[in-house]
Amino acid sequence: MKTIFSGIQPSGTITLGNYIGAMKQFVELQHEYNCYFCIVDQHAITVPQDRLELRKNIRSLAALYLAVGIDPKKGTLFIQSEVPAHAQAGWMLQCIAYIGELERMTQYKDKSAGKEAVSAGLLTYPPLMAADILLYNTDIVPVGEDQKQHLELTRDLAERFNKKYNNIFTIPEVRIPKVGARIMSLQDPTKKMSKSDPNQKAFITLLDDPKQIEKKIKSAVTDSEGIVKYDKDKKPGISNLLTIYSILTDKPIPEIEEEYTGKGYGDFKADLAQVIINTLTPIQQKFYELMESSELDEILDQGAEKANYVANKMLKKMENAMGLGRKRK
Ligand code: ATP
Ligand code: LTN
Repeated sequence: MKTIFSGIQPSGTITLGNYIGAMKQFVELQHEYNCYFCIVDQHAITVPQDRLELRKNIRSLAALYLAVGIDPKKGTLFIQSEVPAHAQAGWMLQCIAYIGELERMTQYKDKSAGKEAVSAGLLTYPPLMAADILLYNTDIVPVGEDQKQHLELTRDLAERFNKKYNNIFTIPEVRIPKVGARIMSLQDPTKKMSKSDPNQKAFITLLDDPKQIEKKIKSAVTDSEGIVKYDKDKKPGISNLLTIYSILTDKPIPEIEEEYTGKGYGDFKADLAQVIINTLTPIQQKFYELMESSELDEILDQGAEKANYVANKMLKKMENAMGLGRKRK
């Protein structure tokens, strides 16, 4: 069985973009692969976080993974900081990464733009991400479009390590969904929907209530044409909403266009809000049950145990390959 690894930052409540681009795929893939799903809290601290908020977000992200349908019997769900091998392997990979290639990462450029003080961690984020992936002999990494560049760097670092030291790493492949890999902001459809967007109206979180969803969809930026038609370049706002509608209902876009011929954006938006509410209501019910139960901690404890076992084996191989410490089996 091939291995899958993916991670999500507990940097806020996850959005419909994270769900469509990443989590929805995880649920589908868990039946066919040996899966590791990680709450990457060490990645989240590359930008300032409030400690109590972070703690809350870690727990709720774990509950959301389960609420959308991740089965802890099938895969391993764990918190990055509870597996110290990630930071240790991340350091070793930082030592083979070049500053120039890290500075070229668009996520680094976007997140550091206009800031006076930028943490070193924001720059060295990708070697830590490479460590996450490489520690588990990962074959496939399901992510949204924005992570493609980080995956290419991960492959470069793995190949560099294999060549320079010892051939120990599997070279992972990226897997990006054909549709929905880049859900756009509801307020600026040229920007990706992001959970850390300061404008709350730009995204829908998995925990938004029906009123919030209706309001946010109603105020989503469209155009003045009033025709429900997919045209990514000329009508980015309505195209983004059509993509969301199509993915959540499993209906092809032309069929939806047909249904709304002669109707305005008002009708379409009201129905889309309902589609989103119908998708999120059962997820939210499960989420609130899990947050109350002791099951969540048990699952995370077991996940950390399994992940530590697997990751430490690869960490030893890395240390032996680089000549760190004393030779150990
Ligand atoms: P932040 O705003 O804190 O940087 P984010 O919302 O971009 O966070 P991440 O935790 O970085 O989310 O990403 C988790 C997963 O969701 C990744 O696989 C990423 O590619 C995917 N993803 C993020 N935003 C979108 C989006 N707008 N559309 C589709 N997939 C997305
Ligand atoms: N960088 C990713 C989150 C992330 C990740 C990973 C994704 C950290 N480690 C390993 C896949 C595999 C992001 O910002 N979305």
